[in-house]
Amino acid sequence: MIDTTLIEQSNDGALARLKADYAALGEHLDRRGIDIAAIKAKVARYGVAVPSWGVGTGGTRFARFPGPGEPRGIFDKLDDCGVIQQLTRATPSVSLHIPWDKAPPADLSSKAEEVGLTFDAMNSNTFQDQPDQPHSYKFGSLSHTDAATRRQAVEHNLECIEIGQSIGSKALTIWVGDGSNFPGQVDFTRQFDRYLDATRQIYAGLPPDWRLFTEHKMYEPAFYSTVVQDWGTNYLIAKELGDQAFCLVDLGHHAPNVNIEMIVARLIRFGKLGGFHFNDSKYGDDDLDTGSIDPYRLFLVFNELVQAESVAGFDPMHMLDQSHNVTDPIESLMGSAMEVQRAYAQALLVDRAALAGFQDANDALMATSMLKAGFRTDVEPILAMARLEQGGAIDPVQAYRQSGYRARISAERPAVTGAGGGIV
Ligand SMILES: [Mn+2]
Repeated sequence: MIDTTLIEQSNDGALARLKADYAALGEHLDRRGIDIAAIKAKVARYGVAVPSWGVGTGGTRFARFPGPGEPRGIFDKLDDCGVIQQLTRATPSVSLHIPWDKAPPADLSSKAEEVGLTFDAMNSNTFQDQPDQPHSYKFGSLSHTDAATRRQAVEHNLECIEIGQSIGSKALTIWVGDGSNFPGQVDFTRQFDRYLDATRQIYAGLPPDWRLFTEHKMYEPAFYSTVVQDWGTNYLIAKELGDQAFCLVDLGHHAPNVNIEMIVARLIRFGKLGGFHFNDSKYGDDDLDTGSIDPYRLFLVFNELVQAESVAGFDPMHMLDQSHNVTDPIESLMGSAMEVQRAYAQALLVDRAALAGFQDANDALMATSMLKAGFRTDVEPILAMARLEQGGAIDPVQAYRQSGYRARISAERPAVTGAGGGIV
């Protein structure tokens, strides 16, 4: 973790400027009838979970170029996640991936407590073969033609629930790579029926206070067809399984130009929006930093979420899901957490009564202007002040760089070599 006096020193240099910017923004928002303190309070309460796998350097299908100080295992990952939370105060929880993060639950819990984190949704992995598993997932997992392979995948998911229960998690996210690479390779209907049957067995093992999230993805690793390829199939699954089943929306899992915010609105309307994996993309499932390519789309998603805040029982889980190839993963995750917070704050600024009025009057120009007014507002002073008041850094990246954390862990953690491909 980072010495708090270093954070204070970093903040001291930026405090006068922040106070002036915050006061000026407060005055500006006041003229628009918005109470800056109320927005700041909501932003301060907002958190997005960090994926444990995000703190290691990612890779492409071609290569992986490890950075200095790569985490050696889950306990190093929790240290890095703790630093992200310490500086941003926007990432209070971590999402684990089993078996990558498998460790004695008591040790996971005590380490998380030590670094000030809790556990978000559990993630199962039936898209890779593990060294000691009897059945291969080469031709699928939950939808495999072989019953014993499906059973193995079901049991793995039940184990994820069991581990999650002992560390305070309340949700399981399932993503499978099942699909096909050639027309005719699979029978779409029989494959989906096998998937549903297996997923029902997982659902049956869900504790009463847990939620099950299924994640759709258009393609990859299967390139002709994918079992859970879009939000329509995902909705059917959640509907078939029951009240504890919901759809998880990963922003990168759609075709380019798909109207994701509208998908979000539809899932909200029918009570099946479970949560998000935030990231950004230009072409496919690029897993780029959230808000790095299309911050307006991120804002439009949050516009739907803020619009739905008053819906009874509406409580989607928010998580980052990214792969960092050319940046320090800690810096990317801090930046992305702040981008998510920024989109939330901007969406909170939208005058919803005025927007509804313009919509009903078919005044397209003024309606869209209401959204733009929120998006154009520089809310950075609100985010920075919320961080400062919670003990975080006004400028997390600057404080992180000044702390020398990466150099310190690089000395402790052995350098990783090897240039294999794969996103892990
Ligand atoms: Mn995802």
